[in-house]
Amino acid sequence: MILIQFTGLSGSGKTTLAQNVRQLLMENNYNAEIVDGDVYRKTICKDLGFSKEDRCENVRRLFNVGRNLISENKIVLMSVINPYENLRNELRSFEFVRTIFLDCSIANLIERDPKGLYKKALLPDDDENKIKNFTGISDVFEIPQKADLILKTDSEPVSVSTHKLYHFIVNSLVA
Ligand code: GGZ
Repeated sequence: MILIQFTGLSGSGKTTLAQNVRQLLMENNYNAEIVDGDVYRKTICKDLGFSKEDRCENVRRLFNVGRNLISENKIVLMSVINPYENLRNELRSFEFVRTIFLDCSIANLIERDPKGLYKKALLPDDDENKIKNFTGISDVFEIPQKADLILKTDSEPVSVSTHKLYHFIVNSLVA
């Protein structure tokens, strides 16, 4: 079994891709589960914010959820920003982990901005609606140096990224 650790900025397509790939896997009789940061931040991670310490704790807790699912023979799609190279590498040292970088330019994310989060992150410092420590704008995102697969989600259609990831997963299972 494998656990896919996504890494990519907010809005880069992690959730959409995870949902599409899960669908495709299930249609082909593979059992897959999504562990999504946005979802778990409302439950077991709701005490956590966006400091470095909290983000790392968030990723660690989700990884533990993922490990339990692996032991139930599920393919795990861990959909989180996961911004730090050291922590990604630590998880990578488990032989069942693969790292997928959703590479999307900041300019493109600011332009699309479906949830209006980038707009809020770019507000003046004294605006009460400003989102502080926003990844890619006012907080760090370390570019992955050791991704197993890079998907350019700003230039390729989501169906193409979905099929690339699907085939990557299926090939990893037989390898
Ligand atoms: C980044 C933030 C922030 C800040 C709220 N920085 O795209 P979304 O909206 O729906 O998902 C993002 C989510 C980030 O949670 P993760 O658990 O994936 O992050 S990490 O891996 O860094 O722990 C985003 C929203 O929360 N969000 N504030 N300041 N994203």
